Amino acid sequence: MDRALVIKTTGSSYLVQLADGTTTECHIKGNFRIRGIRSTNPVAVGDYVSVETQSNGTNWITEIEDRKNYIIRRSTNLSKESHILAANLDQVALIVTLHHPETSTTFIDRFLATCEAYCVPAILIFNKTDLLTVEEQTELMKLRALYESLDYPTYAICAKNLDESIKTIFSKKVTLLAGNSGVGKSTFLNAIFGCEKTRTGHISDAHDKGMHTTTFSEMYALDEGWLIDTPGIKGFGAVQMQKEEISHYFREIFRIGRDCRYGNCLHTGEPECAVHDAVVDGRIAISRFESYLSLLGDCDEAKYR
Ligand SMILES: Nc1nc2c(ncn2[C@@H]2O[C@H](COP(=O)(O)OP(=O)(O)OP(=O)(O)O)[C@@H](O)[C@H]2O)c(=O)[nH]1
Ligand SMILES: [Mg+2]
Ligand SMILES: [Zn+2]
Repeated sequence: MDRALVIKTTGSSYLVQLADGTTTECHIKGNFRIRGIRSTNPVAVGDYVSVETQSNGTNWITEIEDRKNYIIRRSTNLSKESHILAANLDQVALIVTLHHPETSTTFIDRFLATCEAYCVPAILIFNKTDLLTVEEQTELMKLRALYESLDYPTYAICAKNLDESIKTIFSKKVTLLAGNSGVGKSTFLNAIFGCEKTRTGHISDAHDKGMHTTTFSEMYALDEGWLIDTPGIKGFGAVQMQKEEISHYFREIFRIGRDCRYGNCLHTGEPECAVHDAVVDGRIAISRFESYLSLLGDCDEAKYR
């Protein structure tokens, strides 16, 4: 039995790296499930597993070690199944673009809320700065100021002409690159490594969206750390969140919500709601409050499933 790190998943098989640095392909038995997590993929990139080799040479994953953490998302808003993006992370870098394609603030906030829920530090990387109009540059500054004020580190980059100083934020860490399809995750990863590690796609003219070029997650070794390229995510449904806890995952709503009249205030019209007052006077951004409400809405939806 060997201990191995899962570095690539392809749906039917897994590529693992053994202690001696060699890689090998593994399978799992059909009924392999992890207790408590209902997901379409029981084993994820970043998992440490035990591998057993049978006499005919096939490798089987027989056990998964407890995870430090993981990032999970509901495949679509209506599905009950969840998908684990990766496990055992030091940080998540969410790549976003203001256009080609446009990343919505709802998507950003849902993603950040999930990172809070699963205790993974998140950073925001705004890509494709070369494409921004003057108005969009102003918009970028506003968004960066908003998220920096919430203590999320932000960066503005052009992956096509990358200033390599950004590399230092990945040193000695396991980092998941996430974001909508077409925002430039794979382009960015290639630029970091200075070579074609992974395929990149293009943006459809008709829909101004990415073409889902990356179809499986894969991790690449970098300065004693790892960078994980993942397929583009469309929606980001909240997983396993109770209504009452959603505000805990919005840093400023949580902080200000402590001053609401009622301890169980959901900030949806209750009397003497401090969050309501803060939205009115601008201490809480409307975009953030709307994202919060949209996650609350998911919980109502979930009741009827
Ligand atoms: N102008 C410009 N284009 C970029 C930049 N970064 C990436 N692109 C382009 O955006 C398109 C999509 O890039 P990818 O790296 O494949 O995007 P992805 O996020 O990996 O997409 P999926 O694998 O589908 O999730 C390609 O045509 C890239 O050349 C950038 O900084 N500026
Ligand atoms: Mg890609
Ligand atoms: Zn309130």
